Amino acid sequence: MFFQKEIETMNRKELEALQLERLKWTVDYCYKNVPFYTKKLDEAGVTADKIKSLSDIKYIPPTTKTDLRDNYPFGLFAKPMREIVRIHASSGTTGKPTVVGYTKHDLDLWSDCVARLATAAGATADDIVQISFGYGMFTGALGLHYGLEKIGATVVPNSSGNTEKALMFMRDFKTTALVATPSYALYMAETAKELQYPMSDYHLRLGLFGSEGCTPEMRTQIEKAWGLFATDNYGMSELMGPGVSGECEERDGLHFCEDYFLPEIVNPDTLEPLGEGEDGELLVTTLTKEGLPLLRYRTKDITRLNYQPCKCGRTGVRMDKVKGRSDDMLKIRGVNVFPSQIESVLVGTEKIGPHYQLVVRREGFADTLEVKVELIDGSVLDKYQEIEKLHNLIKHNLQTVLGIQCKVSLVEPKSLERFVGKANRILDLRGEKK
Ligand code: DLL
Repeated sequence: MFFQKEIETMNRKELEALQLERLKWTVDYCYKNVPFYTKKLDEAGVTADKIKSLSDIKYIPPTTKTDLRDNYPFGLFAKPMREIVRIHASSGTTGKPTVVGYTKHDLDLWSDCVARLATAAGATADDIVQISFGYGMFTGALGLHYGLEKIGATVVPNSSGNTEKALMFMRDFKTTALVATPSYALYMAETAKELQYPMSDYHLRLGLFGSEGCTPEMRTQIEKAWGLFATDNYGMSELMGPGVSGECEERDGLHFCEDYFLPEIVNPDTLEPLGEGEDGELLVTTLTKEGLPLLRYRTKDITRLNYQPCKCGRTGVRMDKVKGRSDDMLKIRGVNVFPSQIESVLVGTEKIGPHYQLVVRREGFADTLEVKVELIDGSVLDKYQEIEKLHNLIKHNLQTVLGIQCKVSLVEPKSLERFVGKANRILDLRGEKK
């Protein structure tokens, strides 16, 4: 049990006073220790004593992934290397990765955050937890690993990859909790079914999923396949890794570790602050980090905040499940489309499996979207009328939700790619993104 009651149920006024004190500390610390921030804060005319309230944060210029890349690898570190005890890096697909450094103190607080959220999700010292994130530069595996050890759970660091072996450990160890991306949890369930051991040989009761989005529809599929209770946790390497926010057993939003991270929601185009309940880009300022402090980091993730206390008793702000990334949002013929909207239409449709791919093309001057969906039973492909009916149903439902027409292709079972880490279901063939 890792419940930091004093902090997790603190009243807002006290919490905000703590945040203000830590924000001032962070601004001053960045100014004195990171030349990039000295320059930036001088240009903006901001010093720690000019910050009188939390809303004064708007005078601080945001930090971007490009700033981290421009200062690759260690340029934004605020401590000399002899005090940095761990390095991670983001899995950036283009350009240089972003590199993160942690002091001993940062690692302690990181495992506290994860322990707190894992406890809120229902993990205990009695759990045997299999970590099926890839160990390595990715923050997911080691982040969960130390947080779960802190609560006394038995950690099985089997990493991602050899799925059959992972399933063997799961059966033999009577693993009770699984840490994975939702897409890998789904793939593992599919493989388990193929191996034909009775599902009663598996003892999973809890899924600590995260690192990518998952619609409620997809979550239900995973829960049904495994017979477990799935929770979502959010984070990013630049900020720390997993442990920034996570669901409790109420699953009514992700509790933010607000004493360590200060969230804001802004309009992604104008950076104007948005009010409670409005969807926008999440900016996060670290409040205690020593190795790589960040001021108003642009996460590019679209979500909203809810300041009402949760039924579980925790008072910290909750963020909605991430709706999508502003840079993953597809613009099709002028209409904004989030892959999660498509997923919620597809997953759960009868005769359709939870695997899909989105192909975007430019034909002439118009963008087109093809949605490829796997059938559960391939023999349906021989039944023209049935296929036609299913095809029209999906096309109609997609049009209702997205407001645009798209091409729907029903494909053979198991013909689309499976993922052991984060899923990459978008194939954008337009050359350059609009
Ligand atoms: O994915 C950290 C993490 C590991 C979080 C394990 C949770 C569990 P990055 O690889 O830097 O770090 O990717 C960060 O992944 O900006 C989001 O776009 C996305 N993301 C992370 N968690 C969620 C989630 C880790 N629960 C990027 N739901 C973030 C939706 C998520 N998207």
